[in-house]
Amino acid sequence: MNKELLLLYFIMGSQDTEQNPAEVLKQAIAGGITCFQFREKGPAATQALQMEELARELLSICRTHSIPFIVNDDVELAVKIGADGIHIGQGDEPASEVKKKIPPHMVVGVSAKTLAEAERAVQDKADYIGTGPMYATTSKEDADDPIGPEGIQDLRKFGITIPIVGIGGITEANAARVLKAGADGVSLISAISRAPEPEKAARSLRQLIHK
Ligand code: TZP
Ligand code: ICP
Ligand code: MG
Repeated sequence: MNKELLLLYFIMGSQDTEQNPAEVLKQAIAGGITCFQFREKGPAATQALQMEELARELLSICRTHSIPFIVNDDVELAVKIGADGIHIGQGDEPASEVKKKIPPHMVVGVSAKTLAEAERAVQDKADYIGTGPMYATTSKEDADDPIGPEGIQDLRKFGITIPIVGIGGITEANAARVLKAGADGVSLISAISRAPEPEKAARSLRQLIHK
């Protein structure tokens, strides 16, 4: 995957908005997001059938606008609906195993915050790493303590050269710092999904991080 597509990477599931997720996604795309991840989680998460239905609806919106569509965690769903990629965490199967189950063109992203995790992701031929939380977040229930943009700086210092996106508590106020630390993009949920006007929020972020 072209790393320019990671610049403004929006993540959302139905739990992340009070609005209609499809409308929020359309607005986010109009505002200039470059990539989307479907992440359906938590007590408010929809059941399997509804989840697939929503995934397909959001995928079709992304396709219309040529925005890559990544599925969080659920390899089976990603393959079934023909997603562009899959994002996995440290608690999931390693990327090397996931790669055996997916078509070769599908992108694999891995959450990695320590050097050891990042090196393993590189070894497993991950396409990019998601590092965080950069800052405190309320969008992930079991989030670790924030590591700050320094966490990305450290990975770069120790020789990690594959694309990295920062994640966790990223807003207009701190996005530039994350990029300056060596990230290729910022990944975020609430700054767009919970904004009163998601299109405006996405547009301001995009202007701010314009490369
Ligand atoms: N992984 C680390 S932090 C996080 C995830 C999924 C949540 C990011 O959400 P927000 O609202 O941008 O802080
Ligand atoms: N990084 C990204 C890009 N997505 C995630 N779901 C995550 C970290 C935990
Ligand atoms: Mg996971």
